[in-house]
Amino acid sequence: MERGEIADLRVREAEDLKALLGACTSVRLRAVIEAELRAALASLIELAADLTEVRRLLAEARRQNSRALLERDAVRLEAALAGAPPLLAAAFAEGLATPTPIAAGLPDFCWRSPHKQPLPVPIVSAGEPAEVMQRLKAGEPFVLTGSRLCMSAVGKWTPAYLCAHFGETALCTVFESADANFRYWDGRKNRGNYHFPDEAHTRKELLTMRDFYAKTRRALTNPAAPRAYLQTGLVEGVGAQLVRDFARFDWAWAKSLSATLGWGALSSNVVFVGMAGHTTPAHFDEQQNLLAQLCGRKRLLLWRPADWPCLYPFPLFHPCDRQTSLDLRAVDLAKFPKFADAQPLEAVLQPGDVLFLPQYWWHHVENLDDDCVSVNFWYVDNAQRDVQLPISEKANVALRRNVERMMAEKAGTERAHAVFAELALGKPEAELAEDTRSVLDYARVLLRNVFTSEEVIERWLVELTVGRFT
Ligand SMILES: O=C(O)CCC(=O)C(=O)O
Repeated sequence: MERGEIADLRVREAEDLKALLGACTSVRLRAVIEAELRAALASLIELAADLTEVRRLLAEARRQNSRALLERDAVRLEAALAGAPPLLAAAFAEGLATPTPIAAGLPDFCWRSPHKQPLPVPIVSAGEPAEVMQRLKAGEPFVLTGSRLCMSAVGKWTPAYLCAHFGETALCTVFESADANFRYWDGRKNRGNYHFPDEAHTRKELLTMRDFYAKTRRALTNPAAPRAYLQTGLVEGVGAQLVRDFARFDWAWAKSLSATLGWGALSSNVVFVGMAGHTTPAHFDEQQNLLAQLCGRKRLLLWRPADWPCLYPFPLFHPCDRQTSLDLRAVDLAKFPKFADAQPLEAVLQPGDVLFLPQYWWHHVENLDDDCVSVNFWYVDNAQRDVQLPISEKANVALRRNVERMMAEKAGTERAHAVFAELALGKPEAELAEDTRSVLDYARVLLRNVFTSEEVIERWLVELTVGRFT
């Protein structure tokens, strides 16, 4: 029996057993059904791990033009496993199965969640266009396999190829960091006058592709050398060969999404060239994003916009706005207890995969291989400005940012910070200074347009500030 057929059977079997378990009241029978269900789920987890391996082999075979057999296997297995994610998610949540098929084979430098185990990001084949469209509309992340989006560059845009073909004089944006963790920042945002010693963080420089390439080759043999991560827009001067490859991206599909899904226009493509271990810390963007993997593998941990309070983002007017203020490798739970509640999702992108990364979703990104190349497609934010009620988790993030902005405009950035800090301390209203109360009242007036309950407003304000304005 093919693995796809086995997976089909297992999914159906697990669904039936789950329904049976829900209906069964006998303790003895429940134990039997539960054991069967655990076995079916364990087999599904194994098959999902097989799929990862099959896809890796497929990428390899694609380069060697011997893919027909594997491709059939992958397509069949992928289709059969399409029904598995909700089933597995529920099983993980109920403790009926233990994740994670991915984590087992990861390099040591990868982040491992000490709290909630990551759930797999669903995988959808481009051979199922209706399913793809439905998932894009739903605004939830998924990995698209077999996509034609960047076919002309998959497996081809290696660092060496980029070095050979990128314009000789074109300058690329490169971040340099003393270690593999790239803490990005933008000094122009520092309206809050936060103490932020620039030299302790990444440095941005402009290099030709050739100089960047030479630098990374040196770093390969010297682990103590600073790390360089290229993140540059695809603009003029990239060279005729790259322009030819780029012109063959599936622009018709990429552009059609703006009209079909009401997204803004495609705004930019950023190429990322990194080495094993390079990490982009958890942050969110305000744009919709398709992240296409071209060479090497990239791992992403995602969190829903609803987990915003659990990741304690830097204040809006901090140079690290939109990033978590936590160092995920050593979170002090006494100070940041909500982090333990954040539920990560996990994806490992292989060359050819495209991740749909919806706006406001948190992402922590790890390069798994030395020649790791991706390109993203950012669409400008076309968010509805009138808040729809009840407020969605994405709109709630936008609302938090608006309230922070409006408070800063009203009271000045530093004063607004001080008010938020007092609020975070949980002082009773009567103990707050008169002008603190008047600034807070301004926020309350704004929030009454969205929430009807004063209690909800007070809770919302505390959640906005706790752990972020010390
Ligand atoms: O690949 C990376 O390191 C970061 C990618 C990213 O954050 C993005 O495309 O929004």
